[in-house]
Amino acid sequence: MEIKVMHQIMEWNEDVSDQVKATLAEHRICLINVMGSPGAGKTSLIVKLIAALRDEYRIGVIEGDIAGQIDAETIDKLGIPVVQLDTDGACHIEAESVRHMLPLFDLEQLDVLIVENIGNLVCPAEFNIGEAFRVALLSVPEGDDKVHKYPLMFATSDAVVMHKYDMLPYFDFDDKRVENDAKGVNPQVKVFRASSRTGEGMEELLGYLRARIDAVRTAQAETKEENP
Ligand SMILES: Nc1nc2c(ncn2[C@@H]2O[C@H](COP(=O)(O)OP(=O)(O)OP(=O)(O)O)[C@@H](O)[C@H]2O)c(=O)[nH]1
Ligand SMILES: [Mg+2]
Repeated sequence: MEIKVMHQIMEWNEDVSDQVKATLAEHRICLINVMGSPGAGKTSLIVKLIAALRDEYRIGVIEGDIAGQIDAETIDKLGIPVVQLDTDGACHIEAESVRHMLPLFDLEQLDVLIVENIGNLVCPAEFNIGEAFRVALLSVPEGDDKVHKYPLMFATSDAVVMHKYDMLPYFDFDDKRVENDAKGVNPQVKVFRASSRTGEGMEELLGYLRARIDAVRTAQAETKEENP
């Protein structure tokens, strides 16, 4: 019985995530779902991405947190439109929340919407939020066994970033193992090694993101032309 109820909620989330996708497509906005553990460096990476990409794309951010608005304040200081989602204890963001938040942005003024999901390697992976693609962070201090232990997060992500790569000398972290485990659960996944602190690996990641964003927005424009 419980399983049936859960299934219905998931299906409902899928319907709503399709609605979110349609709204984003109408405005040619690429939504990127950024996920990872608490402290993996999601906000730090988003700040770096904004700095590198803001001249090319009009960027907005949704900050998901269980409590508080520290990360939203960080983004706001950059002069980037941001909305804080306080999940009031929930461990993930659902499409319904994103649907409610979209009208809080001037959608005509956005090309890219980055969502920082709740710090968690489990629940966020289960919920589509209308994203065009997913980026999962795994920071070096967390350990190289995390893909093995939390496979869904990495199986459902388009890109995996081994983050805080500058910390590699200080931890027994086998980056090849992470890459192999990630490709084992998700053969299509792109794997990056990057540090928001030193900037290493960032150009490669940025190249990937630019290509993905452009491909998504081109496809949205073509669909719009076909179905005006
Ligand atoms: N050494 C190193 N530290 C980093 C890097 N990126 C972030 N940090 C540090 O890691 C800590 C957590 O970074 P955040 O960006 O707040 O992490 P987060 O994933 O947004 O955390 P939550 O929002 O709480 O889940 C901070 O002290 C950062 O300075 C990095 O590339 N290298
Ligand atoms: Mg954060």
